[in-house]
Amino acid sequence: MVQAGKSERGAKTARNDATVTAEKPQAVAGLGRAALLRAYHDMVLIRRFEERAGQLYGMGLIGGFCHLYIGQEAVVVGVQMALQDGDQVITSYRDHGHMLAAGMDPRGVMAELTGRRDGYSHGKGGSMHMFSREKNFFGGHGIVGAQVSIGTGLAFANRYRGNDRVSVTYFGEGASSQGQVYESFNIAALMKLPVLYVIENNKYGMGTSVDRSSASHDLSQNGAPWGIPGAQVDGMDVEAVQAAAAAAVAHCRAGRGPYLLEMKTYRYRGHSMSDPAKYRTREEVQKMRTERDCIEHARQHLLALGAAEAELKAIEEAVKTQIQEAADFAQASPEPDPAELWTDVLASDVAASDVVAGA
Ligand SMILES: Cc1ncc(C[n+]2csc(CCOP(=O)(O)OP(=O)(O)O)c2C)c(N)n1
Repeated sequence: MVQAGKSERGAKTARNDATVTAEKPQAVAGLGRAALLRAYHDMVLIRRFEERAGQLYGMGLIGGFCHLYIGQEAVVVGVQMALQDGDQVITSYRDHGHMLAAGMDPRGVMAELTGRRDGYSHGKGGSMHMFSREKNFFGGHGIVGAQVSIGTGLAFANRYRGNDRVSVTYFGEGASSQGQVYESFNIAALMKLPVLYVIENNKYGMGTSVDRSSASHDLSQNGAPWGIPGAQVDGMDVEAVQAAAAAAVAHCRAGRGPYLLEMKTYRYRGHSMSDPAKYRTREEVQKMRTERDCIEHARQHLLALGAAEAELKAIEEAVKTQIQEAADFAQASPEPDPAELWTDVLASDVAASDVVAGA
């Protein structure tokens, strides 16, 4: 089992109490200044992107569902730092951060959110349905838990093709009690598939606390009956995430089968933009924001490592410009042509009209 931090912490099984305990950061070797600066940049990029997406939604420029990732940035950024080119990523509908961490262009992601032609799905997918073969990002899935079996299938394909790629399959603690998750665990363990399962435990599935949805209190051990090793990780500490992910990915890549990481994290915003958030107190959210924020945590560590305030400011300014460009690009991009309704519907070249006509 990977020890993502000091073992004393593991002694107290981390029950997701309704009252949030502001856990102390774990001691890890650390990324070093240059890599931590990169992580800082990537987390700030996701945070600012999501804030702007929230604004555009409020202005009526984004239709449909929109699930923001604010608060959870350290998870995707830390895991991504442990991956190699060619590794695949798949996740749920709370996916903008995963796309940006995978290297997808913020302009294309924002244009998809606004339903425009230059979006990753040509404006036809929206927030929950974006993909990039180039960056090995396989979505963006609106059906809770669906990506777990697909991500396991990606790992099967890697095994079948004899490559050394790892499939990183993210899902929430709400999804973690689903039947298909355990079917996936079984086949992954049986066939020793190279899949890293990452449970993003942000404590709530819509308005339901994990205490009310899961009889398991240490989700990292949910694969134990199949012999899948697991670890709980402080998901608010990008360095702890990277360290745990690096060990887990090495396990998968070495042909030793799947691995399960439970990231203890928190979302600051509602489940989606239409969440009245009556299931938790403002104080609970505020406590996490002020005491456990992943960006602030990295910032403090960077300053302790000798980074200059000006250096961090320069990163923040560059991100601000990039997000402004993405928002401008998204609004300037044209609406999809109505003829697009007939494209990308089927995988083959056969025109949809021919299929309808029985051709
Ligand atoms: C099969 C299915 N059941 C129910 C829903 C409705 N639903 C959407 S999100 C969600 C909560 C999932 O929570 P979690 O897996 O913890 O992910 P989070 O939203 O916290 O990222 C539910 C029940 C759905 N989309 N799909």
